[in-house]
Amino acid sequence: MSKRLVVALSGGVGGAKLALGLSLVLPADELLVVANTGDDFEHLGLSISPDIDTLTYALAGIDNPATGWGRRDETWSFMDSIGALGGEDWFRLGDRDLALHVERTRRLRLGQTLSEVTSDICRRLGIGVHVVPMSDDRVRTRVRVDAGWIDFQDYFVRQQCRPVVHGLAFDGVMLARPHADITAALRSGDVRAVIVCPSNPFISVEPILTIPGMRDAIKASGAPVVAVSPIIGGQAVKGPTAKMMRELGFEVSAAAVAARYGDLLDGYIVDHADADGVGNVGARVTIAKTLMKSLHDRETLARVTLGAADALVSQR
Ligand code: FO1
Repeated sequence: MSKRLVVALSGGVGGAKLALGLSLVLPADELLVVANTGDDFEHLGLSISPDIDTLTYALAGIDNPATGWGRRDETWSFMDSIGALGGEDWFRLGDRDLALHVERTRRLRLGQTLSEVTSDICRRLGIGVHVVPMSDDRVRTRVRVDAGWIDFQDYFVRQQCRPVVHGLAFDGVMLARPHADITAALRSGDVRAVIVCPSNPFISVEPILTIPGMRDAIKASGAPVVAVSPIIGGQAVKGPTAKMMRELGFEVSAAAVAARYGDLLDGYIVDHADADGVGNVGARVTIAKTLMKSLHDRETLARVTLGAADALVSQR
């Protein structure tokens, strides 16, 4: 019986793009997407889970195509009004997006878990793919800058990634447990591939891999692990990846990202622009177009990534 479940690790906008591509080429019940929750924070009295929402909106086809986060066809009356009242308007919450944060906060306060809330919201948005937070336990990415430790969204949004990054920490991660649906899937013996989406390795993927037991569960699954490089032509497609890598002392290259994943990778999908520098990354390299602008790009990269995983299995 061929292995049929694909488990994708996703954070940020790049991760959501490939997750959408995978959802277009796989039956819904053959894809489980693990969402990073390290970006989560409390703001305006609301519990906000940006990477879960970016993923959910992309899979539901209601994401904002210009930014990749938040919803399309948005209005901003709430933001205008709270700004006029002297409230915090640096983290842009559209009126439609706001409803999700208010409803998630209400349910969490009732004692529902983040995964229960996520599952019901995905169902209501018509998403068949299984979207699971990496853990229902609290994990918060913190960034050490000259002024000390700050929350990730303060660094990323309020300060627009300007501060120099001296270090990262994932508060709570050592006490966090991988969500049971993830460990159950990885133990099923039924996993076709584990895909590490082209997300920022430090802020979107590492929180997931640092959860005790997660890395071992991925390795023990027996499935090929294939990552897509988030670097194209020595630059990050979006966000602070390149600047952060330099400030943390890493070379900004596809090879450096692969090295960060260590011995986890069996396959690595690298853009044509970076084909030269990935000679010995300890994983089988596939050169492909990794920039995803169109839906077709997302779908094609998903097929390439799955093809690379299948080839690794057939040549074992
Ligand atoms: N990213 C920004 O750069 N500016 C924003 O104002 C902003 C608002 C926002 C609201 C809801 C949401 O789900 C995501 C939002 N993001 C915003 C993205 C967020 O900062 C994510 O953490 C990044 O995409 C990195 O993962």
